[in-house]
Amino acid sequence: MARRIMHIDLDAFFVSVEQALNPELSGKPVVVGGRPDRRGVVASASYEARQFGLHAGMPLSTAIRLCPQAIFIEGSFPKYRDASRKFMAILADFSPFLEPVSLDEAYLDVTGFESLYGSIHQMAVKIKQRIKDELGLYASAGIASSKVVAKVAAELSKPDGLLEVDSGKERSFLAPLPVAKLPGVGKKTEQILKGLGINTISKLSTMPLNALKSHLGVSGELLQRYASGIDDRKVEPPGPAKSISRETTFGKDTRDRSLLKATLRYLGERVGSELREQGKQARCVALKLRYADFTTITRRHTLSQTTDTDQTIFDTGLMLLKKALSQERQPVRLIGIGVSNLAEGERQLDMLDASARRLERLNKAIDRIRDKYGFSAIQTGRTLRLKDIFPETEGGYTLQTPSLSR
Ligand code: TTP
Ligand code: MG
Repeated sequence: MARRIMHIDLDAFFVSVEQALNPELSGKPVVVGGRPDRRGVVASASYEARQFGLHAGMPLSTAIRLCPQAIFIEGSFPKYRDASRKFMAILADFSPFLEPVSLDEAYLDVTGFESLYGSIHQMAVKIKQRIKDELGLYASAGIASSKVVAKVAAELSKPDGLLEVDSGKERSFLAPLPVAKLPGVGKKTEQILKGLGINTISKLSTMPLNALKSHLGVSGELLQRYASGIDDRKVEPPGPAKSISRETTFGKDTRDRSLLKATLRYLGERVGSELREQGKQARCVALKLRYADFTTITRRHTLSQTTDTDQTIFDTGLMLLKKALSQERQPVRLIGIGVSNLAEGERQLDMLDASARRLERLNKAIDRIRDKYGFSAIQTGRTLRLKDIFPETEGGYTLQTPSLSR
């Protein structure tokens, strides 16, 4: 049976979540990414704002110049994560062959589902309707015989779109499109291809392979296959998470040790609560720092025993931080902390001493209270320091750069 793959991506995701929660924002140019007087970039722009040329990744200072009437919102990651979970839960009702790609994007293998819904097209209509009714969000869907063609179709249909490419029509569908529309072609590759006189996907698909490979390496071959509509990647339901991390960029580069420590503590607590929610233990803690000149370092420490407590994650992160700061004089632009080498399940309790046991009980109690009253219902002495720096909402502090990495 010929494969049918659906790609679904929410329209202007972060912005649309804000609009669904506050109807006054609907139909207006809205940007999520931060206040325009602070540094940072556009994370998501409403389609009204895009008419002024605004797009993701654009510096906020440029965005306000192009569209002074835009409404700028800091954004709050917990809200988007919550909407994302509900979105994925709706998709999972339609097919168990579901591969989430990012917060607002997923592939579904829908081969053979015609009989359930009349047609795959009808199935997509139903999915879009449920997303609209239950979440107040718009989604765009592409349907084709492969991931790459389905993704391009969804992208092309935006916003609130639905586009199906019939089997056998993949090549002619892709042919006239600019190369930049092909997944895998980033800014750099686009420039290289332009230099070779390749502007359309059709041209890319007919370029002699040797010439392509000499300019793009092995990825040249893959891109040419995609350009011809050939892609046998399967829809792969996710395996268990390999790591959990949180990071943030400071509004201003900083050397302030107490701010660095407080932020590390906060991010570490976020990591710890996610770890416990997944019922996992970690053996490895990593610190990430980006300095003012964008040099980025990661430092890892392997623990002698696995852990899921905030205190151990923070203590280890702090040890790595102190070491890193003693070796580098530059101010810090970004800080992040993560855990990896994850194992399922509880630690063997009889191996723990009394104080470790107390810590575990404390963490569980904190999780319960935060579940009920929000993340900031309980503060450690250290994170209280953040009150003066980041705006606080029910879901926790609103950090400066809403990005997928957090
Ligand atoms: P996208 O799906 O790329 O963008 P979008 O949903 O805002 O708009 P559309 O799909 O209609 O073109 O990314 C999903 C979310 O991921 C986006 O709302 C915000 C976040 N994001 C960033 O934080 N930084 C980025 O550079 C990008 C591209 C997205
Ligand atoms: Mg999207």
